[in-house]
Amino acid sequence: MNIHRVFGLRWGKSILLLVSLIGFVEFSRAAVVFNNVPATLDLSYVSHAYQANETTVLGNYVQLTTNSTARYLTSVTVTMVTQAKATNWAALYNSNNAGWSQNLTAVIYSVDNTGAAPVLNYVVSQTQNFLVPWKPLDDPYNGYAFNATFTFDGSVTIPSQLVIGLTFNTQNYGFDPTGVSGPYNSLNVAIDPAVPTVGSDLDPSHVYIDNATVSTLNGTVDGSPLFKVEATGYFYETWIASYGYTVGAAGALRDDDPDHDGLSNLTEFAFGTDPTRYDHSPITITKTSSTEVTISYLARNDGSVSYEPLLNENLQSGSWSAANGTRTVPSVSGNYDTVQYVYSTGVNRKFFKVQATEVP
Ligand SMILES: [Ca+2]
Ligand SMILES: [Ca+2]
Ligand SMILES: [Ca+2]
Repeated sequence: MNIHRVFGLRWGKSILLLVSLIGFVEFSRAAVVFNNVPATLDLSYVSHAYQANETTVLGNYVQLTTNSTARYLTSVTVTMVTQAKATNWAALYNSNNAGWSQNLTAVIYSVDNTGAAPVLNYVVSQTQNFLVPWKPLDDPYNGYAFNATFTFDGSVTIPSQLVIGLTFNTQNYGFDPTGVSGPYNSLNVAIDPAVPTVGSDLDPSHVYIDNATVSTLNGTVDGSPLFKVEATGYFYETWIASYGYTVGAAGALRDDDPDHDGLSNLTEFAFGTDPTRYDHSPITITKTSSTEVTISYLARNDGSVSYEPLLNENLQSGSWSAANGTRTVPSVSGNYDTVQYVYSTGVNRKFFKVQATEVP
């Protein structure tokens, strides 16, 4: 979304026309902060059977990507393997030949390493119902892989080092065993030696396992469970919450404009305006001498947004290029610098914009 603002300044015999076009280039609203799920799934994987292995939670202790501000959890994806054959569950298959309905839970723990042994502390979980596909009859493997994606509301901040886990109830295991046989006794989590493409495995040779006899970060299976974690920026969420908004709620989203000033919340975050009050423009343009104008705006100083001032001599035939003015920071207030650029001007009109991009 771009916001166009046009300002006219008298400049000699011509008009110095400055266009402040404040736009965020497209970026993924939620950044992937950990990932070892393959981009394209194989038909099946080696997998960990919960019922057969007396497992309640299988997880992994991981480090989210560094240099990321994305810390509000928005989704967790886990690769599962179903080994349940439709022919073994005729009644369920007859009610839905696409699969069976199964509650799965993704759970996040923080790890307290201050004591003699690490202690896991619950952070957040999400239970969702999934249609688990039947293992295809012509499947050459003993299982069929699929991804289950859990959606979180973006209101919970997660630490940069955490345990991601997957739990569900089987006949005898899980936090609330069903007590009866079901296709969930043939439902597994995929395990693979895949190295994370985003983030890292804090202990590549071990997994977190909570089973009938032990709860440990030193579990061993033939690989690691496959997880993808997405999160949104911590700084934006903190900022919008400071104005009394509930993170993730209507009015608090990046594209929202609750004060109807034409500036999205994300734009107001980037340029330090108030998302609850009408603002005319976040950029001030001042004629500071007969040959100079000064452009001034507020800019985040915590690395959460990058800024690129651009100049264009002619909107029809010209193109945007870096505005090579002299950048100064005359004052700092909290998370915002006052940034000034001084530009020498000629008799021609010039066009100016600041492109701001949230750093995921
Ligand atoms: Ca590990
Ligand atoms: Ca606004
Ligand atoms: Ca505003």
